[in-house]
Amino acid sequence: MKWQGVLHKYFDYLPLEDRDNIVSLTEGNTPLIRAKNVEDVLEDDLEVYLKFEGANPTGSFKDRGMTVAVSKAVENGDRAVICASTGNTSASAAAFAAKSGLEAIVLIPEGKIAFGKLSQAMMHGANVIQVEGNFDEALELVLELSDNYPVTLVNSLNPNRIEGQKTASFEVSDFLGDAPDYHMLPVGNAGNITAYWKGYKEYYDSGVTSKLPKMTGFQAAGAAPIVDGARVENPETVATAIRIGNPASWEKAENARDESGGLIDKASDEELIEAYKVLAGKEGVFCEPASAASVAGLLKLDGTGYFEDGSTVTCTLTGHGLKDPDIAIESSEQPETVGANVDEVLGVAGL
Ligand code: AN7
Repeated sequence: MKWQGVLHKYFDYLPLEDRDNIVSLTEGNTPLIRAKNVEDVLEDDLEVYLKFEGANPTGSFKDRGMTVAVSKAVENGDRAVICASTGNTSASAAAFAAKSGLEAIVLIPEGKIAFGKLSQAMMHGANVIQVEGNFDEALELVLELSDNYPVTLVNSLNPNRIEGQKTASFEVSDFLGDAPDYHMLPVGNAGNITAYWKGYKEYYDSGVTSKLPKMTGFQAAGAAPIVDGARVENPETVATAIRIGNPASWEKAENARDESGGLIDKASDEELIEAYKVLAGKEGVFCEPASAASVAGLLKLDGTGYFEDGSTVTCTLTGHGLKDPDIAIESSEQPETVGANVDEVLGVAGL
């Protein structure tokens, strides 16, 4: 059957009442890419896959949850949605709201979201409000507003978001023929690790898969409240998507970690950028810096005894590299400029 988005594909696992209410951009069905060149540099003997969520319609995994949250809002007769965002949630909410005819209000930390994401929210016609504060403060504001005014919260505290996002784990298992042994992903507000774990458990409980992966999350070192065991008042990292000091799904992430026998650790900005460059330069996959946390974690845990040889490891790459061209250009070698003649081009082309 032609791919029609995650709600059509996994309708029986999702909370919508009526297919007529589906608002979809044909999200999901993203590539699961075998990462042979990463495998080759590892000490451990692993089969590594990249779940490239940058291939979703707005360029991040958020579309999976947003199709369910916005479809549900339509089903409930809501008029407006609201979110706080480090960028990708606002881009996705704005796009799905545009498609559905709902109004979207998005609160973003001023100056701290990647330009690609800001351009999306603006182009899709959201009411974009920049807050003089960080994501955590913006989230507190939208919680208060959605409690007191006729506007529906579409952050991952809305359970419909988690429901939609769990479909990524279904796709991984459908593709591999079983669940992987380890699933690695970045952790910010911790909704996604919660969603994947829910999805893996549902497939296991339905008998579709025969095992459960060890859930392995990575935070940015400057924004690692779960790892450090305390709220971070002023989170800082190059990976603005996960610049979050007080994750909404903190306990659920700890449950996913503990129930699965996995771990949540942190990677420095240098380690994130290194993994980001390895992915782009050796695998041909361009993700955003926060997304590279999954592979930074893989590189960090390689050779430590955490992975059992012969295992399958899936790393989620949550968003597209084009979201944040500034970081890409800053962290790359700068191009040479030459005159428009063959001799000068030959001088630098290395032929
Ligand atoms: C690329 O858009 O929180 O642990 O407001 O954009 O589920 O929060 C984004 C989070 C990882 C972390 N990778 O996921 C937002 C927002 C990318 C992201 C995360 C985000 P969660």
